[in-house]
Amino acid sequence: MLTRAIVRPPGPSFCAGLTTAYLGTPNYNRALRQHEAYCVALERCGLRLTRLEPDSNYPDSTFVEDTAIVTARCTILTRPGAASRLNEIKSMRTVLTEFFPSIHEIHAPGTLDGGDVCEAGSHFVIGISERTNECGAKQLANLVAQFDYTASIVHIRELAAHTSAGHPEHAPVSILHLKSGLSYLGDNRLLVIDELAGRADFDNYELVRVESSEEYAANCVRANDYVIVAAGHPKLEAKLREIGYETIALEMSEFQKMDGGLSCLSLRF
Ligand code: CIR
Repeated sequence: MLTRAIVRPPGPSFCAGLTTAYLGTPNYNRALRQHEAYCVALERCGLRLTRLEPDSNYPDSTFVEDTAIVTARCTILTRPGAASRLNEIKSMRTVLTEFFPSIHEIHAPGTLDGGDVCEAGSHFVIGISERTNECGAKQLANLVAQFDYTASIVHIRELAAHTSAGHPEHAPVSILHLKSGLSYLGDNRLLVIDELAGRADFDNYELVRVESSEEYAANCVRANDYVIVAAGHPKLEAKLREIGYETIALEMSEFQKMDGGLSCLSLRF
């Protein structure tokens, strides 16, 4: 059961953040409204929010998920892979200290973004991406192993080595973070994009496939009795409801323009 979430509304410098999306410049006021709706949705799911002050020094700091991994057994500060985001962890350390007596961290030369870390039951899937390097991924795998979690590392940076489901052997993967294409729904279910679906790493899970036309919606948030999904992806929403999930659809256009998804906007625990 999740009880809390940490969020940070976008600051006035939000539009100057990192992006590869080519979807245009976000509308800041609309981003603020979408963020507020996101907060209301988390509260509806039963989470009590800690709302941090917007921080204009760090345009991407609304994507708090990238700065820490909070699990039921341990808390880990990351070491974000983008130079402009590295110092976001400073204020997150202060915040997390209020909740957790002991905080682990990823050390240089390791880099790790929380968006590359998918907690799926007592197993962690860790992506090596443009942001997370092998050293960071291995540090995290070793850390969580000390707390009786298992971990596997998936390369999404250059090539996808698909092993089954008829995918090409070396298909390029187009996602920024692992969780841009993968979400844990609970109940041993993973929501996946086609590019990730064929991997042996996911053999022990029931896979729910996201159609390529709705790929952005692969990043969703299971929060207690609800699955929060990005609005405008009716096929996926219908599929989730068919399985038995209650869904909440949220407009995410302004965050999508900055390569952000639903999970990136909060740390939930
Ligand atoms: C970045 O490039 O770092 C931000 N503009 C987006 C981060 C999205 N975070 C995530 O997927 N976990």
